[in-house]
Amino acid sequence: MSAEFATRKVPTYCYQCVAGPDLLTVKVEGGVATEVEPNFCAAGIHPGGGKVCVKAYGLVQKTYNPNRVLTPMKRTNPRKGRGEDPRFVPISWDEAMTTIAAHLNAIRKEGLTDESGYPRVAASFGGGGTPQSYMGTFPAFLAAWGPVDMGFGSGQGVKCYHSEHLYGEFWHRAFIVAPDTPLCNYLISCGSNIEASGGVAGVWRHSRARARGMKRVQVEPHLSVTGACSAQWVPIRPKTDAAFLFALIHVLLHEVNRDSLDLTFLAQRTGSPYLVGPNGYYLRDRATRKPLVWDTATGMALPHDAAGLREALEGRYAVDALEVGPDDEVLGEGLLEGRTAFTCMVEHMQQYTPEWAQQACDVPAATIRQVAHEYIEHACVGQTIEIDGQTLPYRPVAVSLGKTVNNGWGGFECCWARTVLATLVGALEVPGGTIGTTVRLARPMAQRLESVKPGPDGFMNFPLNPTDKEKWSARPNIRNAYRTMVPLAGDGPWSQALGPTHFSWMFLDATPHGLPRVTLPDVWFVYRTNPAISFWDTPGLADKMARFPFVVAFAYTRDETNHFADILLPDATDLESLQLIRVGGTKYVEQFWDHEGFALRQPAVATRGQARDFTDVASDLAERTGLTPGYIAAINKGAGGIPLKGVHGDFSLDARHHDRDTIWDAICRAASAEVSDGKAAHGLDWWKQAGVATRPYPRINWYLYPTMVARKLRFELPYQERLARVGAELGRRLHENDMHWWDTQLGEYQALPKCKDFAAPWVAQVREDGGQPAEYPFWLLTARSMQYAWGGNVGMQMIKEVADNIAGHRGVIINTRRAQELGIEDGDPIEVATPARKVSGRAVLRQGIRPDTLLAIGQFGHWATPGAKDFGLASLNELASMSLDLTDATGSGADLVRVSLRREEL
Ligand SMILES: Nc1nc2c(c(=O)[nH]1)N[C@H]1C(S)=C(S)[C@@H](COP(=O)(O)OP(=O)(O)OC[C@H]3O[C@@H](n4cnc5c(=O)[nH]c(N)nc54)[C@H](O)[C@@H]3O)O[C@H]1N2
Ligand SMILES: Nc1nc2c(c(=O)[nH]1)N[C@H]1C(S)=C(S)[C@@H](COP(=O)(O)OP(=O)(O)OC[C@H]3O[C@@H](n4cnc5c(=O)[nH]c(N)nc54)[C@H](O)[C@@H]3O)O[C@H]1N2
Ligand code: SF4
Ligand SMILES: [Mo]
Repeated sequence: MSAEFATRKVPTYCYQCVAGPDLLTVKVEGGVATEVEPNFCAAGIHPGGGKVCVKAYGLVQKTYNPNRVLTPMKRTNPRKGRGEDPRFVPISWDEAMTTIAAHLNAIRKEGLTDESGYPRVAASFGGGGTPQSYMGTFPAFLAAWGPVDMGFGSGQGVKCYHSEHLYGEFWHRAFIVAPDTPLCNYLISCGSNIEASGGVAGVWRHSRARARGMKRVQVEPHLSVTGACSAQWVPIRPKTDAAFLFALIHVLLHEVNRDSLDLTFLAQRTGSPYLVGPNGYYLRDRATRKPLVWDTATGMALPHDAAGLREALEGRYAVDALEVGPDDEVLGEGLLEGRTAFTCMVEHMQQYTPEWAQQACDVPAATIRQVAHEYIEHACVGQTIEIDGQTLPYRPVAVSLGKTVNNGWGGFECCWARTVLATLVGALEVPGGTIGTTVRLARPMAQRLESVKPGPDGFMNFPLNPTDKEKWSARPNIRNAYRTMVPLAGDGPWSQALGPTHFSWMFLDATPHGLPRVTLPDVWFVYRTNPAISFWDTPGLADKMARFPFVVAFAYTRDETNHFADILLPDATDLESLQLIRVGGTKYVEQFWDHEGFALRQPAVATRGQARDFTDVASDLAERTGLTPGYIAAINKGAGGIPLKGVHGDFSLDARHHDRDTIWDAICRAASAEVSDGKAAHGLDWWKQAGVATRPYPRINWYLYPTMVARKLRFELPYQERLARVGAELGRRLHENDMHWWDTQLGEYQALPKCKDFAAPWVAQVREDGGQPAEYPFWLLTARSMQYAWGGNVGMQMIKEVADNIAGHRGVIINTRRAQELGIEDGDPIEVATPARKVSGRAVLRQGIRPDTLLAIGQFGHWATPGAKDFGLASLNELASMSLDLTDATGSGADLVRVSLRREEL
């Protein structure tokens, strides 16, 4: 049989959603992909047992989707708009690339930044960084180019796990936070819909844990699939989780015996014993300016790092000290009274009783007490466990937060409360407890533990954007102004996408006082993202896109964003293109591996039509813009995922044009050398056979605790003195520049957060839009579906067929009794509206949702994507506003909106 007709099994990876990457093999018969199978050879190394989820089974249909864009195209209708047919016509690759290069070369001549100081080139990529595993060496092109604005938001970031990303990384190097599911025995999950969103590894780990006896309490307004297979469902009122969590802390601090907390952990491993002065800042040693603690051994105040310290966890002490505030101002000097940070917290949390919380969050006080007591009973304070020969604390309790709980107003307070709950029983970064997975802001990004370095005051370092007079700047590098407005966003490669990415869109119409006028980018690249569907205020966003002068979209099918493109480039998709990525270690939510290494995605089948591999497109762009030397230099430095020169050899490419396979062959060799400790340097052909290569990753590295102990550092909890200072400084800088529009956000910088009515801004939005809140009595929410990867695979018939068999996918979920009161029957046409806009859909009646809540799964409302445009599903994003009032201090908002509901008369 000739090779062409042979049956082959091709190993590759899937990273269609952030819960990956997962490993699979593709069966190829006669050159045609016919089946997706697990990668059985990887069963022993992959936390999902070498298996993939339903979405990956859609890859065969994805490849052969008849609606794919298979040639480069250009728009021939100069008018852009939703109602305008772009009249795309096929063109050659050469014409497409010549056109793009002409725009880029004009920019290089004119200057890379415009009159406002913003980059003239912008680029948006979607879904939590997953496009990076499909875009080959394009990052090397962008690096060679120079300044690029990557802050035009696309739904990820500010609608995503946002507060958790920033605060989580600040407190425990947890860009993503996860329970240590294999050991955890009691999990409070506030709107974390892990059975839909956790991917193969998440679902598998949780099912095993539940079979083992882990009790999961699902706190959320609607009964998700996760709630349905939890031991208990607590139907909380939307956006009130902070009240619930604060009351849990209250019970732990005011109703249970103090000895049931981990007092040793609090005293030795956190900032709890630090003395807080009358103005709320730490009391410091006069000579060294180190924070002071009360030493019970000597009966004296000593610096936090004094040898042999016996920290007093609670109490008030008069000490000779300095109190230093914002901008290094000395606020007090001499004999000052200090309370320990722990005592401050105990006093502060007194007000948040379960009875108070019941009023706010609609969870009975008795339920709050039950959960708090079960949490403490399961915490095993004092017990230890051996991991890789080391004895560590064993604390099998955790709290996880879903995306709507941890972004927008209240996100900070929920993240703080969750982390404090872990801290109180010593369950932070230890086996069984709450642990982080990935770092994205601190460096080095690939090594979480190495990123832990000593910072100020005995805590970890963190790359906060400067707020001091000399270094803070009112002239942002990109349009969303993350560096100016959000100290916690840092300034690394991910920071642009983690800033307030809706500002880039909003400020196009009106830039607030003090910032340089926000401009349209001359060239906008879009890849694997669909902000015209996934962001808020999608109709408004589409109108703005229509004003962009030159848009280049890498396209799979036509969609609502590339509808506004000037050039469409046909993308070689998942089974057609080539890339090597890092796998293993600890990753997004539940991807905890006992191995680390690399996996290859390779062309299992020939590319269809004229679709082209991203690496070839990037190399071509580099050539046509005269940037090849810089582009190759970037690849050599690691823009392809691994530096080509390292301790195990030099695989660097010379500074000239290379074809795709030559580039990836060099990257493969460097990866092989790294993973084998220099014993091998296998090239691309070897990786095509093997698909994946790993080495062991010690389980002890899942936990940050040993590193904190080894580096003699404390977790910066519970008291947020540093953030309070940063917030005060930021406020001064803004006011010095007559910028007052961020004042509400500045209120979020608090040493001990207050619990407020965090839902209020969304209710106020109704008035803003000209309505009466009483007439818009429902909360419209959204949730994940296991079948869909955002809106990325909505065009696959098979995915739709599977999804429609799962409750809730055919319309808007409404509480049965409430619907009956409104005369709405299952399947009825309904209208969901804000004062500004309305959408239509079908009613899905379910008992498992609060009467004041509606739920629209996923993100739909497509009007251009083939297949999906005929679904007729209501979209939350059409109704949700994009607004400064709905933006918190980290720059995020949330996916919820106040609406009315009625039966639609046809
Ligand atoms: N209503 C609602 N909105 C939400 C959310 C929600 O839960 N509900 N979640 C929010 C969150 S957390 C996130 S992270 C964002 C994600 O939102 P986005 O990052 O914008 O992701 P998608 O909507 O999946 O857009 C992916 C696009 O890529 C295209 N595509 C798919 N495969 C390929 C390919 O192989 N090649 C090319 N070139 N293109 C491809 C698809 O057609 C689609 O248009 O959405 C946010 N928006
Ligand atoms: N299959 C699949 N998996 C995915 C993705 C995907 O598109 N498809 N996307 C990935 C991405 S980018 C993200 S960000 C994650 C998101 O992962 P999750 O956060 O787990 O996602 P959702 O299902 O959107 O979470 C919504 C849940 O929160 C509840 N909820 C809404 N508002 C509130 C509230 O105020 N309080 C409480 N307690 N609950 C509330 C809803 O009822 C719903 O069950 O999923 C990731 N995993
Ligand atoms: S969970 Fe599914 S879609 Fe997401 S990366 Fe894994 S296999 Fe792919
Ligand atoms: Mo997300």
